[in-house]
Amino acid sequence: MSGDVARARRLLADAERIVVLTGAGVSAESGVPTFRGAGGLWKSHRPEDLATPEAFARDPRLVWEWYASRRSSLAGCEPNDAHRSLALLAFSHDATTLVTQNVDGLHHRAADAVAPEGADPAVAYPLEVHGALHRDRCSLCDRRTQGRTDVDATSEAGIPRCDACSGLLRPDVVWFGEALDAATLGAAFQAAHEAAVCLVVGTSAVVYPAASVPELTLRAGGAVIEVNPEATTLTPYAAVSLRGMAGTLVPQIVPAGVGRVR
Ligand code: BJW
Ligand code: ZN
Repeated sequence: MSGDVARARRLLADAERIVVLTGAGVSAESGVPTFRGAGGLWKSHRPEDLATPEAFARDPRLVWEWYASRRSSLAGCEPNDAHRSLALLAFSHDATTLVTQNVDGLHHRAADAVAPEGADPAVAYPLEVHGALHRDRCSLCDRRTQGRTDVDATSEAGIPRCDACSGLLRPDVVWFGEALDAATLGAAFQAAHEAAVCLVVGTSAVVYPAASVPELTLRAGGAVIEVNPEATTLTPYAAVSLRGMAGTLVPQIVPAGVGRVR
């Protein structure tokens, strides 16, 4: 075991409270594309055309075409060892809060898969600060519904509409320029402020306000552990920065049973 892995394990095992912030990189080994970097979604798609409220108002069909295709690709993806290890950490270590920027639902599915006999899987569900791709939300009345997997976005007539008010439905995700849900973000910030350790996995940590999570832990005197194959703007501030894949490194630093048993 490398010295850095041992140090990260020790920091996590000794922490009273832990907050985990994940980004697209935690799902990369499950086949979900990241946003930035080689092969990232923003290399071949312009965010201002697809991930803003203005883009949806201008061309809802184009936006739906992209999200429907991502929704159907996601149906073939499974949680990986990093998602499973983080769920096990939440089940075994009291006061662990998972915060994810991902909309792919893979943390939920990992929690359902590894929940110990008799445990409530919700204990290991993350705060999804950027929403969920599998849900729709009405662009007029905000009503949330389970997203359809058969959206036909080849014409505007195929775009799903709200049963309550006939408004256009949209994916229930947070686009640039939109506010994050205040209660969800507040819970994430509170956990970050109280945590002795913030474990940051697979995020470039450039999108705010989510990127404030490790900053809040640092400001309150806690330590940051980073898992990422690349250096990020957070790297200089990390107590331990592990260079490599989440699916390999996360299980090494958060083995099942670390910390106190619930
Ligand atoms: C691996 C790996 C492996 C690879 N293992 N690791 C300052 C300047 C300019 C603008 C702003 C500013 N401060 C705030 C803003 C605005 C903006 C923002 O932050 N912009 C910055 C980009 C500059 N923020 C917003 O607009 C937010 N809202 C807001 O601020 O509202 C204010 C408001 C208040 C009140 C009323 C109204 C408004 C909203 C941000 C929403 C972001 N949405 C997206 C799309 C979600 C839906 C969808 O999926 O389509 O969220 S953008 C995209 O980026 C997505 C992600 O969650 C988010 C973060 O990306 P992430 O996860 O970090 O992915 P990558 O690709 O960047 O990084 C992957 C990492 O993984 C890399 O480091 C790899 O190396 C690594 N990796 N393989 C481990 N195997
Ligand atoms: Zn409606």
